[in-house]
Amino acid sequence: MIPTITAFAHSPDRGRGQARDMRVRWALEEVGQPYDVRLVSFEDMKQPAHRALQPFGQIPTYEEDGLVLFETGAIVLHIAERHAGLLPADANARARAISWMFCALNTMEPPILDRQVAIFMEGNESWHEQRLPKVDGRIRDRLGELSIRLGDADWLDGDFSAGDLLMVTVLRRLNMSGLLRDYPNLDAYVTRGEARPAFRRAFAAQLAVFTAASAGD
Ligand code: GTB
Repeated sequence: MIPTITAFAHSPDRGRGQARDMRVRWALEEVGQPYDVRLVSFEDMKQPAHRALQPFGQIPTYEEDGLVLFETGAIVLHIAERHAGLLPADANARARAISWMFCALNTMEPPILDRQVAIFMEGNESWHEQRLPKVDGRIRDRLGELSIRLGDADWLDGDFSAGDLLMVTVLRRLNMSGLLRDYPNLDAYVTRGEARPAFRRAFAAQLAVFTAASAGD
């Protein structure tokens, strides 16, 4: 059965691939699994029918053969475990790739999300100008450490894995910030991820939703 995911009917990022359905689309494209998409409005997302799939009223969700999943990390891991191409066969290498998945979501993403909160939700606060440099400092600390670990490798641990997929989606949230420019190997790492044919197909699919919605406006 073809899995169905949910995505924004009207993504606030105007199709720049920043909403989290992008990770799931990319993972499905990497493994060659076709999928259906059910578009939901902000209102739909908060209704009981959607909350039955995603208790927090968010996208994306993943439905397949009676299985319902939420949380992009769990969804990408599920896809990677059931298809070849996103996790190494060797058990230790596989465990390390999963460590990088958690690292992307638990170590790298929180300070990056904090920056978005600072800009979009706290921009009018009197203390915003003092707080933002502190937030950026915490992001730079993490970027510096990750940059040292990546060195001149193409991917974080051998071949491209689900760890790289999540890490690239997390780092590209900084695309507009200019922060990545100070870490040329991370900047190139993100560009390398975005150049993968599967990323491009996923990006085009989510952009098409925005383009179609705009044409209908
Ligand atoms: N931890 C969950 C997961 O990883 O699945 C988080 C899911 C989540 O944050 N979903 C967001 C959502 O549904 C969309 S992706 N938000 C609506 C709500 O909470 O009411 C986050 C997101 C949204 C928009 C942009 N953007 O416009 O740039 C980027 C990222």
